[in-house]
Amino acid sequence: MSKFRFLTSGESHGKCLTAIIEGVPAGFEIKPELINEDLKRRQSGYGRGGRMRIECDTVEITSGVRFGKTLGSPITLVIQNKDYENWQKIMSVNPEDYTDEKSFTQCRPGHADYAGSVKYNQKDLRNILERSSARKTAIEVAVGSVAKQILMQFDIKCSSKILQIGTVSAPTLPSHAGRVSEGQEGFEAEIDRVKELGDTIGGKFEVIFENLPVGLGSFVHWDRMLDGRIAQGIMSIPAVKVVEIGENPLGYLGSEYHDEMFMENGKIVRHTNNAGGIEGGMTNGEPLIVRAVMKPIPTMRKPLKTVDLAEMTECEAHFERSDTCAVEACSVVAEARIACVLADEFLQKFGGDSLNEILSKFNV
Ligand code: EPS
Repeated sequence: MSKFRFLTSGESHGKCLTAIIEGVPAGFEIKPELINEDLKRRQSGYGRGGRMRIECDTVEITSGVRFGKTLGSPITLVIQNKDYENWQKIMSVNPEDYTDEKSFTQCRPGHADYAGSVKYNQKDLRNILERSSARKTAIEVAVGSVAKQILMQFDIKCSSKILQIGTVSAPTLPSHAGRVSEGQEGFEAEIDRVKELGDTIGGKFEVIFENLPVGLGSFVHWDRMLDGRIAQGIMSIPAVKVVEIGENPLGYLGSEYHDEMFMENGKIVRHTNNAGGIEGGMTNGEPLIVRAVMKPIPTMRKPLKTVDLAEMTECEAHFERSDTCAVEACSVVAEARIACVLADEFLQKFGGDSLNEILSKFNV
């Protein structure tokens, strides 16, 4: 049974985004400023669009924390949508405020519009756009930041970097180099070029967690395999189409791919980490390396050909505004998703009702 659980709510242009986290033991230090740092990282990155100039995401903790420490009770996080001010009538909960201003029926290929309208029996695609928008990843990053702060107590740290934007790759750097600044110019030039075309572009990024204990996850059931849980967490970030753990094994022989083990100074060591820190669905003590590919955002200034679902005629897809590239934001969301899975596994293995109880199990 999961130990670190959460639900989120909120529409892209609704009043606010909310999360309730259940299962955080008492006594953990939670700093809102660290959550806000991650929120800021999610908002920045080259290629973000107009909405990010409106929002300045900051978290309010409305339950579960007192004098900076968790109580063991549910933690509630709230992020206000500043843009709501401009959408109050359109996003009103009252039927008397109904207006068809800002409704649309020209579905965007690649987005949730078409399948969502059929599934939820909605004519106005705004009813699909609002929750399917990647806006909700803001509150997911806030939850992930709480998970990171749990892990930080045990010196588990994470970082991420962009590996590729479209076909432009970062220079090969050691995995521990942190966020790439080299290569950034090439990335920015490519994003500028695509923006000029009214188009969008995706890319590839990497997330690394270091200092994980051996044995998080399990091989005993499919839904307890850590790699499977991580893949689900990353693949369900809007626009992610590929998830890799460690090196892509295509082209390697078994003798080349597997990370041989040696004894040095009384300790087991490896000289390679092609497995990306997971063997048999469990952490093996090496850094966890996750890479993912985000597709180009489907909301585009240069519209795609599509169908107007009200008229059932061919038309151009709906466009309000969009990001040209959100790969950097996606890497921050991925950090959050992995942190939530790891915090859950960590609390399953070492959990208790308080930090002290966990420390006594962890330090054995
Ligand atoms: C986003 C907020 C959204 C989009 C973007 C991500 O705001 P708006 O719809 O008001 O422009 O900018 O989401 C998409 C492009 C998408 O297709 O879902 C955010 O906060 O990250």
